Amino acid sequence: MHPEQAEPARIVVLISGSGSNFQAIAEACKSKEIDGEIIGVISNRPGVMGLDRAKQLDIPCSVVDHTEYSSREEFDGKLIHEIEQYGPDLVVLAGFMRILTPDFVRRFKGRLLNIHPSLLPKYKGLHTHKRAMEAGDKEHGVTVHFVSEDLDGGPNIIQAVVPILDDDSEASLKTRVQQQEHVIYPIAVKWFVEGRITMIKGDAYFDSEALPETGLQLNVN
Ligand code: NHR
Ligand code: GAR
Repeated sequence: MHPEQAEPARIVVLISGSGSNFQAIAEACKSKEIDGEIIGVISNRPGVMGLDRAKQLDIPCSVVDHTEYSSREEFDGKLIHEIEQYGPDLVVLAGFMRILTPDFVRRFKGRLLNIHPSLLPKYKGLHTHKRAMEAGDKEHGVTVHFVSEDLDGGPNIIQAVVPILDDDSEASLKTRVQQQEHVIYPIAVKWFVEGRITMIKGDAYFDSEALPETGLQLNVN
């Protein structure tokens, strides 16, 4: 074996919208911060900005439009087929907004990551910034986790904590959180491709040590 000559990890990214997290990871690959290459981008929505970013970056991209399928099983079947064409080592959900079937999750288990805009296990699901503000929380944040069949419930890898300020709006808080998304997602992907992060029996490990429920925490104040 000549690890120094190993091929870069093959990464497929699933998006539904703007694709700013995809771009942050792509840039970290390009600068060799991540020893990986994004070999394909798939969107479930046509016409989104993330597809324009892929074209700009010369990364192959395609659309699997969920509205053209009559069931989640059929949609996920097509998605699996498209992803498998690329033979990925890692599948990254980056603002991907369709809940995936257990079959899909099982197929890519242990090599499927998501970024969720809350301090999981708090605020699973949607409208997380609004919910954190309405609850009077002083802190909010974002989490990268392994995906399991349990929605937003797979083990945490890393999270960034940001303050909620008195004069925050939902938009200003979202912007503060997104700046950290673009920091922690490339870090998590880097660790994954270096083999430092693994999921074993539903728990996440960093350098073979079990991670706490929060994952590794980055405090941004
Ligand atoms: N799939 C599984 N099985 N497990 C997870 O943890 C997943 C997942 C698919 C997506 C991202 C997640 C998030 O970070 C994610 C995690 C969309 C919804 C949702 O309700 C929920 C969670 C997430 C993404 N989607 C609606 C649906 O019916 C559609 C909403 C829309 O299109 O705007 O699929 O928050
Ligand atoms: C991100 O803020 C991400 O946390 C959120 O969508 C945005 C996607 O932005 N994800 C979810 O809400 C998942 N349900 P991007 O397309 O610019 O990366």
